[in-house]
Amino acid sequence: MGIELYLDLLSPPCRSVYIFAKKNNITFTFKQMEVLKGQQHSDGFGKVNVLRKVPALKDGGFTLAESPAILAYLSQKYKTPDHWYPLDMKKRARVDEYLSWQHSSIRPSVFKIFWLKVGDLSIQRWISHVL
Ligand SMILES: N[C@@H](CCC(=O)N[C@@H](CS)C(=O)NCC(=O)O)C(=O)O
Repeated sequence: MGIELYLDLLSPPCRSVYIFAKKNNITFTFKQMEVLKGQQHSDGFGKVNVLRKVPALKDGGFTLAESPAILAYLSQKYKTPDHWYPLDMKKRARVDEYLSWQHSSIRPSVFKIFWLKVGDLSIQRWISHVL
């Protein structure tokens, strides 16, 4: 049984997992999620990720959340070229350092801009349906 990736490509963490898998020719089943439709709150998805966030990975009976953890798992499972997640302890620590940093720096501000834009578009779409 291959791996399943639960992704909504509107989400930057999902895109990082998707691009990584594609660039490394990792075969996976794409489980399309639509966060704006609230699909992450379904009971089925709750069994994959109790936190009800995407991305999420399912590998047989094993499930995993959090994009940095998923990226590291994929890298180790599929033995991707060393430059992605180097075996050298200090080089790998640099990658981990960046992945930790981006959560508290880039992501929160980009996240706000993104939701303002997407939220605005959704409201416009909703209004055009109502009118
Ligand atoms: N730290 C997580 C962030 C996951 C996350 O916040 N995902 C968002 C989409 S970008 C989500 O699923 N939101 C749904 C919700 O909060 O209901 C990661 O890197 O994977």
